[in-house]
Amino acid sequence: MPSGSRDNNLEKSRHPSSPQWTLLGCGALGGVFASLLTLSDQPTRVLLRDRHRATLHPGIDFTSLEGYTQLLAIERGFVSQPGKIKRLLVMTKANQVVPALTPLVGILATDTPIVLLHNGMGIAEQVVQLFPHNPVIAGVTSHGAMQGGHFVFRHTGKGETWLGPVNDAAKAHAYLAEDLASALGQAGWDEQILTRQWQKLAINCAINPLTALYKLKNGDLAGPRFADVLQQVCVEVADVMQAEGQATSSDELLRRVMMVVELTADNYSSMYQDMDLGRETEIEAITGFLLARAAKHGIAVPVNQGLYQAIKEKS
Ligand code: KPL
Repeated sequence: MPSGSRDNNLEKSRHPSSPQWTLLGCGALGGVFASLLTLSDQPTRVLLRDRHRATLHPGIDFTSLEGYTQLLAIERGFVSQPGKIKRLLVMTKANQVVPALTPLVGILATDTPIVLLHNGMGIAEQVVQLFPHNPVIAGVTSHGAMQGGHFVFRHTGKGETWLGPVNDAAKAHAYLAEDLASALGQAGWDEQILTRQWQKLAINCAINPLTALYKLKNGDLAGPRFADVLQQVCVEVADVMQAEGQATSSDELLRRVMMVVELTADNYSSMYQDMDLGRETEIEAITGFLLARAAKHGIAVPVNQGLYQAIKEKS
């Protein structure tokens, strides 16, 4: 199919035998993951808030990395009548995870794995408190996504995805990473997911506030204007990570940041998109989490503090 063309045949999942994914949170990234899971023939359903009952849409309008646009049939459920949830993939913004999951307390079977894929840290612990018996899995992903309208999604960058256990009950669920890999092209399981979460936090502390404040694409941060501030952000994050027992260096973090800047050069960060659309940002779960950990260890993080303040004032 030529680039940019549209295939109006509604695709149906052809292998309904594997357990169905239920996605909570159908923003840019959630929409792209729902599309990729559907395209890999894994039964997939999105769970919407009840206010969306009135705004039904015939399907997901999905544009792939290669520029192909397709209309995908996707099953919908509503939070007030969630039905049987076999595996839950939570892709809301960080600040929405707990409010979105709370209505499922007492409803979700205790053996249903809950996979959390959001930016920032400090949320998984709250989810374990809400669902003490469920397997809780944390994930990080660097895929790029944009939402162009109601149920209109574009995959803008192929990234890496890693999952790992937050509690003991989750340790038996590494197979979930394999299922995600068949949809995303790559996904891995890492028992030390906390380290990957910190590394992703460093990337988000560096890229997200700056791109949102200066209205830049990620790639614009490669210019000399931002070299100092990116380095200082990484020095501060490395100090906090080391105090948290995470072996790293500011050079390593800066290398990772610059790699993501390069790989996602054409993308707008999620914080840029949130600010642009007047939505709440994830600054609390990203830089806010770093500031809280820094305060606990008595570490000064003035550059991150300044970025946090600036985002709060502009939001
Ligand atoms: O995670 C991201 C985000 O935008 O939130 C990065 C990796 C910075 C990609 O844009």
